[in-house]
Amino acid sequence: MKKEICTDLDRLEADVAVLGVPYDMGIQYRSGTNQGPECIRAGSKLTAFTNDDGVYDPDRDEMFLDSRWRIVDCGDADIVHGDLEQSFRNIEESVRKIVARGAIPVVMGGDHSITIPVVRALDSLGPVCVVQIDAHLDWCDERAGQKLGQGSPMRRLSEMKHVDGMAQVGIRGLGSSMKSDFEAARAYGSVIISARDVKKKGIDYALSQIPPAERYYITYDIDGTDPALVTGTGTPSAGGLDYYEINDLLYGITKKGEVVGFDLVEVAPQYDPSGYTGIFAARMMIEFMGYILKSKER
Ligand SMILES: [Mn+2]
Repeated sequence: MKKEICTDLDRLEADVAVLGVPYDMGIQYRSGTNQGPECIRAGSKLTAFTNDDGVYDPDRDEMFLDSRWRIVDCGDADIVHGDLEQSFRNIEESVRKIVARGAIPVVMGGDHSITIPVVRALDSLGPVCVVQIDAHLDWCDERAGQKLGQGSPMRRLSEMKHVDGMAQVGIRGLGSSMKSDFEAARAYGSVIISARDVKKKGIDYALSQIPPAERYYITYDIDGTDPALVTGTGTPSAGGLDYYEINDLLYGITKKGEVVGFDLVEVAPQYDPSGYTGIFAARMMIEFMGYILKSKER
């Protein structure tokens, strides 16, 4: 978005701090999400054309993201190739610094496992309800002994004391989760809203099912979106939500409670020769930042 850059997080002054996590060591199928942040940054240039103060939303006849709000690009977290645990510690430390400076962390993945260190870093904010948009449940306890892969983040989050309540929206597909994973998620208390349910009953229904909470954290796996719309991801799953459904869901959550941060993960540009996935992801992030800050203005 041509926003200012701050890579010294101890001196960060911002309302929203965008952090890239070019990491794909948690991938269990097709790799490439380590190029996600670069691709989304490139896509964000498309929205930085005008000289308006902020972005005009013709649907709502409102300006978003005007200059009263400081949005800063913090560069990328330090990834140590081949060292999963050190990389996770570095991601967590970066997000902790962002939170300590009073900014809202907005994280670009990376594969979905990076949500584990990001949410670890939110423990000072009090109980947080997590809403996931995804094709996959991501509740796998381990694969071949690996508990920190892209198929496990929601189970790992459910084990964190400061995570209180969970909704999983857009779930569908075959193969990635076992029946026992679904049973374990339901036993934990997670509300699972399938993509088919959203298509039949609408976003207002989905919003009504999300547990009430003071604070929300959103984790948006791009593969929750219909892969007919955005192909740039490693594990596409037929069906899925469209732009308006996801956008309205994000808007609706900002009316339910305070959104303390979000991530957008699993963008892998090499599966999309058109380059559209990064443009789509950037637009979703920019609009969601706008909705979060608009709720603060109100
Ligand atoms: Mn996922």
